[in-house]
Amino acid sequence: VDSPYTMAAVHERRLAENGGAGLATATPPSLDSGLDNSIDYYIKKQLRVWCGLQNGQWELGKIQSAVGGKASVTLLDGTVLTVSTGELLPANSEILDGVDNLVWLGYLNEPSVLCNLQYRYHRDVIYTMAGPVLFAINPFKDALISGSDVIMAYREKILDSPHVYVVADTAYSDMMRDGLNQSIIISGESGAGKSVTAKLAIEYLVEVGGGNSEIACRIRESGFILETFGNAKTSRNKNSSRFGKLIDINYNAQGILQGACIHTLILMFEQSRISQLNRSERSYNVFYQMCAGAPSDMRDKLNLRMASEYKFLNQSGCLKVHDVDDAHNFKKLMEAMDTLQISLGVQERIFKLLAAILWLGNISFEVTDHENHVTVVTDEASRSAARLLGCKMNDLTVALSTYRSETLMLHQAIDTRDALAKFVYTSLFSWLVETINRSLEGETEPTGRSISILDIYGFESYQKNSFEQLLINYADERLHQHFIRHLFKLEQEDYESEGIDWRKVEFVDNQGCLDLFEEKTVGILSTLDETSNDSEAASLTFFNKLKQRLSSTLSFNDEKGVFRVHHYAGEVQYDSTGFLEKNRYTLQSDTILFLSSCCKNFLTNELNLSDLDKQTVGTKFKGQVFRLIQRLETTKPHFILCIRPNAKQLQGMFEKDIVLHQLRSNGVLETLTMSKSRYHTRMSHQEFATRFGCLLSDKTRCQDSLCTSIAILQQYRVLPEMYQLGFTKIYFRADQVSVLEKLRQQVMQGTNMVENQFLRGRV
Ligand code: AD9
Repeated sequence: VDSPYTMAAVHERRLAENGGAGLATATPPSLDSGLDNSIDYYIKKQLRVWCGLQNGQWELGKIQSAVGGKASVTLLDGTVLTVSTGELLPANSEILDGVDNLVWLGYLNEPSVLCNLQYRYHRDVIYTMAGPVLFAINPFKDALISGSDVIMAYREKILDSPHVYVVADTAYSDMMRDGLNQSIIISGESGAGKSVTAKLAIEYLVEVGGGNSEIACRIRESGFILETFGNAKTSRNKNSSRFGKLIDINYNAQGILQGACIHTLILMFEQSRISQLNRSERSYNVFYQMCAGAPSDMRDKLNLRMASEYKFLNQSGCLKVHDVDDAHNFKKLMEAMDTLQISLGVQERIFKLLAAILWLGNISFEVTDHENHVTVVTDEASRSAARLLGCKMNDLTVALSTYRSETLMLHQAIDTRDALAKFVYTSLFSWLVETINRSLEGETEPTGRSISILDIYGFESYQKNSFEQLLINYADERLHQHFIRHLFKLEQEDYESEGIDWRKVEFVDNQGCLDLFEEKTVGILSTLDETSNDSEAASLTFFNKLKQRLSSTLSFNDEKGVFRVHHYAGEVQYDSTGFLEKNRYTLQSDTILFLSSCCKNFLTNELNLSDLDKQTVGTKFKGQVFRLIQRLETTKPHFILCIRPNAKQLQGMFEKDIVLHQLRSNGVLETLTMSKSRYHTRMSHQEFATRFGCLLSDKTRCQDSLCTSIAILQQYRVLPEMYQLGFTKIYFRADQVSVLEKLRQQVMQGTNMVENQFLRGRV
C-alpha cells in the first residue's frame, strides 16, 4: 500500500492542485524574520499561521490585519484573537499535512512538528521519520501492521512507509553491504513502547536471517523468559522492564542467523522490588505466574500457595493485572525454557529458589529481650524456606538472627532476611542470562557481522527522586552523548576537516553534565564513593561534601537536603537521604558464609558468589554503562525514539504538552535542522570511483579517482546542491546514491539503459 504521505505523493497532490502547472507553491517568507514585511504577504495570500495562546498551546489561524506589533487572527473555529506578532509562527501548507519525514516540512517549528505527529497518530500512523531517527508513538492498542507478511513486504520494498522494520532492514542491509557491526538504539520514557519496539526489530532481524531455524526459535523465546523475570507492573507501565538490555544478533557472511548474546544492565537498585512494593505495583511477573499456574505436583514440592498468601506480594494491594493471564503465561514460560533446553531438573531448582524467596518474606521474628533482640520463629515459613534453600533450619536461624555471634535486633534481622531474598533473586537472574546466552551461542565463531539492539530505561523525573533516578539519568546522559556524538559532533567535525561548504548547526552538548557525574575526584559519583567508604559518614556528610565541591554547578537546598542537576532532558531535584546506604549495599559476611554452605549442598552453580565483590553500586553501574557504550562505539548506530502520547496509557489520546516535553528533552528540533542540511552518504573518492567507474565509457574514465568522480557527476548531471567534494571524500544528499546504485545495477546486468535525465530534479 502506498503511503499518502511520501514526498512523491505530496508532489503529486501539489501538481493536481496547481492544475498540473508544476510546483508553483513557492515557500513564503518566514514569519520569524522581517516580521512586518512578511505579515502583509500572509494577509494577502491568507496563509495559515500558528498562533501562540496564553495556555502555552498553539492553534492554526489566518491573519486578518496587523498594526503596531499586534495582529488580529481568526482561528479555525472562527474565534478572533488579538495577539502580539511575536506570538505568530509560520504554518506549513496543507499539502504537507502528515508527511512521512519531518524534514520535508518547509517550516520546522514546534507546533508544525507536533501537529504533523498528531495528524498521523489520529490516522493510526504511529511511525514518522525525523531525519535519520524513527519516531514511534505508542498506540496503546495491538500493533497495527506487523508479522511475517508485513516483514516480507518491507524486505521486498513493497512497503516503505516509516516502520521499525525499515530501520531494522537498513541496519541489516548496511551490515551486509559494508561488513560492519550495526546497532539499533531505542530510547524513550518508561511506558513509551521501547520493549515492544525492540521486539519488532528483533522479530524482523530473526526473520530475515532465516526465521525457521532452531536458533531463531530460541531467540524469540528468550525474550519471553527475560520479560518474566525482569519485568513488573509499575504505576507507568503494566509490563515495565526493570533492567536495561543489549541484544547482539550475530550472522554469518551470507547473512544467515548464527546466534545471539544478551547483555544486561542489572537490576541492582531494583532489587528492593523483591521485598518492598509501592501501592498498586507488583513484584517481578514470574512470582505471580508461578503462584497462579504451577501444576499440582510442583505446588506440593514447593509447598506453594496463592500469591495473596505471601507478604512480599500482597503488601501493595495489587495481585492481578487487567488483561494479563498469569497462569497461561506460566505455561508459556515452561515451554520457552524447554525450547532453550533448560533441563527439567534445572527448572525445578529455579522454581525452588523462587518459592524459597517467597517463604523468606513470610518469616517472622520474636523479640526475646527488652533491647529488641530477636530469634526466628519456627513455623511453616521458616521451615519451608530452609528446606527449599537446602539448608538446616538451625543454619538459617543463625544466619538471619545473628552477626558475628551477636544477636541482631529486630530491624537488623528484617534487613538481613530481605537482603538475602534480594541477593538470591539477583543472582538467579544473572545466572539465567548466562544460561540463555549459552543456549543462544550458535555453532560458529562470530563473523563481525552483528546487529545490537539496545532497550534501556529513559530519563526519569518524579516529585521525589533518589539514588535510583540519579543512576538512570546518568545512563541516559551517557546515551544522549552517544547520540549527539554521532548525529552532530562527528558529522560536523568531518565536514570541517574535509573543507566542504557547511553552515554549523548549534546543539546543546551535555558533556558538561556528564563531567559532573564522572569527574575523577570531585564528581558526584566519586564523592558518593568516597563518603560511602567512610563507615561513620551519614547522608548529611555526603550532601555537605557535594556542596563544598560543586556549589558552582549544582544548586542546593540545605533545609531539605536536596540538590538539583540540570540534565539535558530537564532539571531534576534529588533527595540525598538514603544515597549512602543504597550505594554501599553489600551482604554481611556471615550471610555470605551461609549462602556458600547452601551452594555446596544444594544450589551448585546458580548463585554466583563472585557477585559479592566490594564495589559500590554506583561504581558497578558506571562500569556497566561504560562497557555498553564501548560496545556501541564499535557499531554504526540507528536511532529510534519512542514517545508516550499520554500519561493515562489510553489509546487515541494525544496530549500535546506531554509529547512536546519529550520532543524538547530529546533535542528534536536541532536534530531536524541538522538532518535538513546534512549529507546522508559519504565515500572516499577512491571508493566512489571504484564502485561507479563502470558508469563511464572507457573514453571518459581516468586514472585519478577524484577525476573519475568528477566525470561521473558531470556525465550524469548530478545537481551541484546534491553533492559536495571534500579533500578526500565525496558527500551526497539523501537518495542520490541509491539512484546511482540503480544505474550501476542496470550496467552490471547488461541493460545499460542509462538515462541522463534520470538524476535531474530528483529531490
Ligand atoms: V519501560 O521503560 O520497560 O517501563 P517501555 O519499554 O518504553 O517501558 P513498553 O514497550 O513496555 O514500554 O510499552 C508499554 C505498553 O504499551 C505495552 O505493554 C503495550 O501495551 C503498549 N505498546 C507499546 N508499543 C506498542 C505498539 N507498537 N503496539 C501496540 C504498544 N502496543
